[in-house]
Amino acid sequence: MAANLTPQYLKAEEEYRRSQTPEEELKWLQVMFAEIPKHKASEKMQVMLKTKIAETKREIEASKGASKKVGKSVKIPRQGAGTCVIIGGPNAGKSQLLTFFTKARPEVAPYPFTTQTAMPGMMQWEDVFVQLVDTPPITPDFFESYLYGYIRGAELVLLVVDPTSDEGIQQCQDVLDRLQNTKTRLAVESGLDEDDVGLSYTKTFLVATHKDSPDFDDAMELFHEFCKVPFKEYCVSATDGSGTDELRTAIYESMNVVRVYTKQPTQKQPDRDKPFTLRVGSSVFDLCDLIHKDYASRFKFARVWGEGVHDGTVVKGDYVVHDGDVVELNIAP
Ligand SMILES: Nc1nc2c(ncn2[C@@H]2O[C@H](COP(=O)(O)OP(=O)(O)OP(=O)(O)O)[C@@H](O)[C@H]2O)c(=O)[nH]1
Ligand SMILES: [Mg+2]
Repeated sequence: MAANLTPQYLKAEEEYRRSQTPEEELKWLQVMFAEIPKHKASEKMQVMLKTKIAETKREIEASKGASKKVGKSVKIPRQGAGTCVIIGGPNAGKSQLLTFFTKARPEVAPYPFTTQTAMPGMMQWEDVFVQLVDTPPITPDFFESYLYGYIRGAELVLLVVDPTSDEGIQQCQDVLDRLQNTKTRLAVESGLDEDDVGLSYTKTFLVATHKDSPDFDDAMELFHEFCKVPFKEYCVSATDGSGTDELRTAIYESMNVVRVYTKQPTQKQPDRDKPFTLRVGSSVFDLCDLIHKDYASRFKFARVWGEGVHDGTVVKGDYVVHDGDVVELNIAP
């Protein structure tokens, strides 16, 4: 990987990884190419980006000519602190999990292929919300191609399995096999491939449902014997709720965000109702961008109350915010 990548490049790379359409991919690849330092050490990266830009342009052109597919692709706008996509084989308990964690009410039924369209819901963790997306099942013969975009665009994937079902282990393996040779892969951590930026990895947890079943422990033993996955594992019952607190917290933590509360210069107390969520490592400028498009350019200074500073310390726009910080923005009129 080329040295001295700028924050703008890294931001574009993050947006590229989460692109849901070829048009979005092209836009961010072009920003990455514009931002990459043009020196010897980055030559390989420059060539790779140029190739990828040409490939993506061809892909867009080809899709213009092709007749429109009749699919049930739903563009789900991102909401909340981040997005977690729930995938798995038929009847694994995906929709039941969405029902447990959110107010969304997808159809839940004891037979396969119940879910035919993706459905979002908002899961609460303390005072913030994470977007969960339930999806149709994946099998060797059935795969909605829009799932690639969902998986790429998500901060986290939950790969759901019912180990107590006779087909559970095979169905989980089928999902893994289905994604194994694509450019959208499940992984322990999210990121782009070092040698091929077109290959993206999304952090994944294995979620085993039916923990309430008396057969669960034996079934998990069998699962481990036959299906080796490197992902962190959570065992839950989406009916009696056991194991779900730990999973809820782990989902939130995987969003990799900090919460920031804003305070008006004229007020004594911050607005505690609804924190802003920013990616770990974000600055006061990033907070400005989130609130109003020209706040960053009109920014004068901020005062911060929080773990990194003495109460009310005056900071510049590049100050990196911490979880729980109260920030008072002073913006030129
Ligand atoms: N006892 C028990 N039943 C569960 C659990 N999770 C799901 N179920 C049941 O398993 C069946 C299938 O659950 P769904 O959530 O519809 O499964 P799905 O993965 O969404 O299935 P498709 O939409 O067909 O892919 C339903 O009858 C659920 O009530 C669990 O943790 N414990
Ligand atoms: Mg379902």
